[in-house]
Amino acid sequence: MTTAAKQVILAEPRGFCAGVDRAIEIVERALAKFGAPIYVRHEIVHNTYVVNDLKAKGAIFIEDLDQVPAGATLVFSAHGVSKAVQDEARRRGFDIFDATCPLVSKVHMEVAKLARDGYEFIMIGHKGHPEVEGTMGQLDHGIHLVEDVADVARVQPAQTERLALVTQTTLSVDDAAEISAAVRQRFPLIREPKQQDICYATQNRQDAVKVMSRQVEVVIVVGSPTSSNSNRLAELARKLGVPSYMVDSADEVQPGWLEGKSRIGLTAGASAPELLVTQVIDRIRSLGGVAVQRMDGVRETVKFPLPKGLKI
Ligand code: 0CG
Ligand code: SF4
Repeated sequence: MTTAAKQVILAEPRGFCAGVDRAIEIVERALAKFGAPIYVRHEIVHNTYVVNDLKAKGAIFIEDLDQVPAGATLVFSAHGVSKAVQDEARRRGFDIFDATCPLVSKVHMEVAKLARDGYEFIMIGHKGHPEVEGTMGQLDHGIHLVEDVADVARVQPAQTERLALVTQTTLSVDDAAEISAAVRQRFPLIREPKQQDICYATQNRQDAVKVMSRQVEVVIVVGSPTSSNSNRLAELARKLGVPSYMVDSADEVQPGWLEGKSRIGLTAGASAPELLVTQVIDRIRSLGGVAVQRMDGVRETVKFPLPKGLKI
């Protein structure tokens, strides 16, 4: 391959959001305060490095509450859980710490409140994603999932006077706008959230990729395959005509991706640690990269408080 000088353009913002910071800190503090093992329902955030690091410190990740012994300390992942999981965990008497991102909890509370007023819901999201299961699981029935515009024509609510729209927090902003426009067209009376459910971190990282994509010939996204928001970043760059690849670790960067490219864009999903970004930069450097240029971008100052019982 050519060893022509390569410049790395670093997206701003990228990487950890406030919800991920808080979720990881909850597990770390629980380990420090109560000792290992700490049980965590589902990957605390969708990142292989983060999960392996916490495993090494004594966290045990499970999907089913049957895997948790009596008397254990249990943390719910940042993606949130259904009422059924919450109730079951309480019934079994676990010591529970809820690492659900407050922005996901806000959607749960909105669903519960409007359901009491007789609303049914259209939810835009990806089937099978834990956040979608958690949000849909706030009610026994009455939430209808749409994944794309075609689904909007198929959905069959029992009535159309009291309908509300909710979305997963980590969707493609542009796809969600298109799907919600189709929902609005079919259900003109639908009630929409005052502030969109797609979170600030998802929005800001996608905005940065849009700006970056105009300046680079290839985009590398640090993120795990299970991470919705990370996948959306790679997908967005591709939609803008820039080849894009997701990597879980630096050794996944293929020399062929960079061949003949002098400007390489680099970003990270909301669950990907900055350490991995640094390792990817080192890898690109070893393949002929020289300078790192940081983009200007939104400075994020959001910070969420820890649950009672884990504050210092
Ligand atoms: O982007 P998703 O919802 O898949 O989650 P991830 O853990 O990657 O990031 C933020 C959270 C929660
Ligand atoms: Fe919360 Fe958004 Fe981060 Fe998810 S991506 S944890 S909703 S801030």
